[in-house]
Amino acid sequence: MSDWRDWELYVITGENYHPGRELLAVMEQTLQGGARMVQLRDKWASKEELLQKGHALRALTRKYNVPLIINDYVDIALEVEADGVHLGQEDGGLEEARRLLGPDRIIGISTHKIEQARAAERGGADYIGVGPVYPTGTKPGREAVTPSYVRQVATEIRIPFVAIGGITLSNVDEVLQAGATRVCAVSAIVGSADPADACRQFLSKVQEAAAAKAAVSIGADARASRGIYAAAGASAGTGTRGERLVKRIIVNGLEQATRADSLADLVLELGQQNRRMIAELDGTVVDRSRWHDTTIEHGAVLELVHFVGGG
Ligand code: TZP
Ligand code: MG
Repeated sequence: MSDWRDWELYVITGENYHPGRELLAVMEQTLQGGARMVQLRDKWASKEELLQKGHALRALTRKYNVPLIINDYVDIALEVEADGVHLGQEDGGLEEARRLLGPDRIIGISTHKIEQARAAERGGADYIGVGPVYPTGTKPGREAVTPSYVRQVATEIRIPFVAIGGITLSNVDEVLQAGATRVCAVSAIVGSADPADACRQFLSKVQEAAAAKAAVSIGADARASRGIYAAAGASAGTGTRGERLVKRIIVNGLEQATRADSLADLVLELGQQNRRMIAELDGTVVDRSRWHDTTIEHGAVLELVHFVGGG
């Protein structure tokens, strides 16, 4: 399995959305379309049925080198050798789940408000679900958290998060705009007539948004003529186990993602290393001689000002 944190599209099973079509056939289509995380979620199945579906999905997801997560049941996750579990707020037991699953299996926690996100991060969750972003028939009666909660999590939380709930191809842009870099859907994918195509379309939107953030408009003619390069404000994070994760920062008022550790790395990443520039980090001008040992933290706010002409 490649690094599971690289996932952009997470698909959860929802058999009620595809009557007459086999679970495995539908899920294989999602994998062919680019699903990079799969969760078995079935609130109606017996544990015996879940075990049988879990084993079958384990074999399928292995073929595609994609992590399998089991909703609700740590024992089933262990039994089918899944990569992890996903637990809701009402399930509790993050500590107990970690004890049973060990440090290497993935634990995801659903969150609906920032206090829950903070608690999950503190408690050692590997990722959080953020939702339902919009009202959804898959979790009827749940109040929508709206894209503003996505924005709050994107700004503050450093472990990976996935936006979920009522997300469709028509509203996903708004969710990405709010700072999500990973999305999850049930009905819009497995309920689609062509789940592989739905996945491809979701993925291309997620990737377009990521590319747009990366391509900060440094060098754009209009800005160049004013001598100002707005780079961004990103916020990056370091994973709970010390790995380097993407930070999100703000550069010249625009949000973007970076893996740069230092200001010098960031300028390099932006392709601006050969320009004459002044960098202001969190309100303080940083002399160029210190760019190498100036750390870029998640949430940093940076202004890059480019000199034009002989100035
Ligand atoms: N957790 C939060 S919302 C949700 C879950 C499992 C349901 C997502 O389903 P859909 O059909 O994509 O709205
Ligand atoms: Mg649950």
